[in-house]
Amino acid sequence: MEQRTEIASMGEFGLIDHLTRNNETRQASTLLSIGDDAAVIDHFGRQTVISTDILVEGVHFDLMYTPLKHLGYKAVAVNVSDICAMMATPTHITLSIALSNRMSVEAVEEFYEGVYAACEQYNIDLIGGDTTSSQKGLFISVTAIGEIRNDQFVTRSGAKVNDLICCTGDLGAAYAGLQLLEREKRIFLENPGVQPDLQQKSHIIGKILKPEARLDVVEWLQEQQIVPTSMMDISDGLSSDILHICRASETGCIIYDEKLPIDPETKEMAQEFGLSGTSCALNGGEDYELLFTISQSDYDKIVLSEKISVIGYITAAEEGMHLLTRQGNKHKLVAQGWQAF
Ligand code: TPP
Repeated sequence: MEQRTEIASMGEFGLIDHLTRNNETRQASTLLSIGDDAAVIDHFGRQTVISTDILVEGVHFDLMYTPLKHLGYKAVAVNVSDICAMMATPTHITLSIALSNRMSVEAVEEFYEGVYAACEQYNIDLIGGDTTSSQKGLFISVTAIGEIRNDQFVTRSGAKVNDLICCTGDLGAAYAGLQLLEREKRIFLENPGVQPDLQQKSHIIGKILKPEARLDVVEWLQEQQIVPTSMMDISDGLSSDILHICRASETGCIIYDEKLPIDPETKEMAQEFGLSGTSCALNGGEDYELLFTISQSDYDKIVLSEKISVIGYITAAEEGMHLLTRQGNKHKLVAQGWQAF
């Protein structure tokens, strides 16, 4: 009988490893290939960064509560975030969409309004793409291109023992926002007359519907001449993503529970859902904040930024990956973030 392996048994990253195990690098200009937030090529002497992300209706967004303008903005922002994660400056995007005939021209225009707003925000050009039809809802694929200033791109694999682990912004808010929107959707479907109760939750709703890539932080790090030893963006959740840095760098880590930046709105929402703010921050995903490590000598500069929190430090691989609670209890960090399959 023909062998049949379930994709779920491998997971997203196992599947990628499996499919690319025989992929060869033929061009001397390929500086960094599959496995990081973006690839890096030497394009006639300039280091160019390239990344692609797909957004699929029903998997990445629900049009019942996602305004199309926000969706257009988010499709660009999440790709720009991957470029930022290499310490690069985004310059261009291509956009491919598969549209169901449920959508009107006006609806697609609204989506493009968001795309153009993001291009303006991040100072990038939309330079091409593809448009086709879909029988199964809306598919969006963006390819983003960026350039490395100062020949110093940052990968996931350079973290060293005793480096400090930093993240930008706050964590868990997008997850809390998603839970709120899903709850209000369920209530609305059961009682169509009821108005959604989203008042005073603008931060968490904003984080899920209209995230921002942290280009501001990349620029700040460049101004301060801080080169992180490793970096990625947090899309699947801190617990999953810090493991990527530790595995790629062959290290362990300690994360301090009490140092995780969690917005009061996130904590409040978590409580309503019987969760802890910490579990939203660790396992929620879609934060699109930057997660990076710096050498201790950069600490004095890092503390100058209100946008950055130091949340832990890198240890030797044998020490494993742990969360340290305020009470001094050590819990093994398990990747419990978003799983694509
Ligand atoms: N279901 C809906 C309808 N909307 C959502 N936003 C989610 C689930 C949650 N969700 C979708 S994708 C994702 C999460 C938490 C994680 C990031 O997606 P991925 O495709 O892995 O992004 P990448 O790492 O490629 O940037």
